Amino acid sequence: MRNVIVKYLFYGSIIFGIWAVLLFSCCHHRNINFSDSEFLHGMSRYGFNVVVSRRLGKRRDVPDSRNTMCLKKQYPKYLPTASVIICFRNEEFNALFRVISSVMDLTPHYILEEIILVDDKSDFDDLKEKLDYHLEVFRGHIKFIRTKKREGLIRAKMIGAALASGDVLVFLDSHCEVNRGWIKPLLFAISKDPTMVVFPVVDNIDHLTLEYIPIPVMRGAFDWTLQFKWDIVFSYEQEGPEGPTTPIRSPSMPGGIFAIHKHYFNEIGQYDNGMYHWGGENLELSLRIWMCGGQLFIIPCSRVGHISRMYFTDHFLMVKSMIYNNLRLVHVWLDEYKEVYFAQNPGVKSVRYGNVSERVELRKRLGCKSFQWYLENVFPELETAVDNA
Ligand SMILES: *[C@@H]1O[C@H](CO)[C@@H](O)[C@H](O)[C@H]1NC(C)=O
Ligand SMILES: *[C@@H]1O[C@H](CO)[C@@H](O)[C@H](O)[C@H]1NC(C)=O
Ligand SMILES: [Mn+2]
Repeated sequence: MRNVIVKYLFYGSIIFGIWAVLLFSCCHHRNINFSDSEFLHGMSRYGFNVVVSRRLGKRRDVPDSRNTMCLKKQYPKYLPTASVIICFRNEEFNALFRVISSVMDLTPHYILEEIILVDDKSDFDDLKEKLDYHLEVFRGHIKFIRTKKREGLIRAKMIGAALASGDVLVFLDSHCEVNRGWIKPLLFAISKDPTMVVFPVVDNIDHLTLEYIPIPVMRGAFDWTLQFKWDIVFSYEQEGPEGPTTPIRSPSMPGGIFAIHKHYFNEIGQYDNGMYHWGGENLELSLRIWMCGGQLFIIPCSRVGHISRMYFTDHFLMVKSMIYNNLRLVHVWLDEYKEVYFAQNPGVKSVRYGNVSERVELRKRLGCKSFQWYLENVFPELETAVDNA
């Protein structure tokens, strides 16, 4: 275990190194004062440029990044209603507020059942009375709960889901901004098939400039270390009558931003509540969806920007929980491919992962298919990676 953590911390320190290099390569960012203490302090606290975030404030416009064909699409007026769930811990005040105001501004109110905020025991003072005070303008649209003890992101999401009264749960990260027309394409896909789980194209919001940068459509994948990554979309997938607006099958999802029918979320077993804090839950849910009869799609006409933070505070805790959570996933879902995982990650073979018998039971109860089936039918590119390994 120790070796593994050291390995991950090593990668963490590479990231930190890159960050340090960035700090001194000031020439590309003439507007950033890299020796400003507000900037440095904010960077280490939040992982992005807090000076710019404060300047942008509680609301801004972002460029419409959709393909122009999306603008011509018609959706039914009546769609399932949405409960937007935003979980956070020690988020930067303005970044958090921009998520909420972008949802309020760009979601038709007859579709938006509510916004559910779950504060997972934040420490920062500006997330207390000051936040309550500023949220008053959205009175009647927001349910706000603060956990009594630190629950971790995974359980915080389940707490939010349990409060939802809309038809569809839409999870959003606490440092993103939704774009124009973002919600209807998601809800429309789910209205046609409630076992569809969908997510938008996640545009990049630069962590130094907070500039909104559109990205090409990519699908969610992962490698044998069970790290999420983006992967190319095969061009033939966008050659049908719907062209670049066609929903794309995705082997996995990044996890912070997606929509799922509330009943389906409950039916397939929500999240593994034995998992800690953060990490692995997105992949576990992705496998569970595909292997147990559902489908996971990326919806190109829905766009949400996300600040890719430079590094996490609590790095040690995060790495530890990610390894623990991944092992739970491996022991429940990977069948004989467990051995492939351990061959690639020998250091974690004897690490404890708690009791997964309830999740194994769930898999039986849902009558899920094998991991082999998943590899053959959903993500053949991963198996090829074994042959080459
Ligand atoms: C950058 O910030 C430091 C510390 O606040 C200040 O002394 C310096 O004058 C600033 N530089 C510029 C170019 O604004
Ligand atoms: C694991 O949990 C199940 C029920 O959730 C329980 O019946 C079983 O005894 C537990 N196994 C161990 C080794 O604690
Ligand atoms: Mn994030």
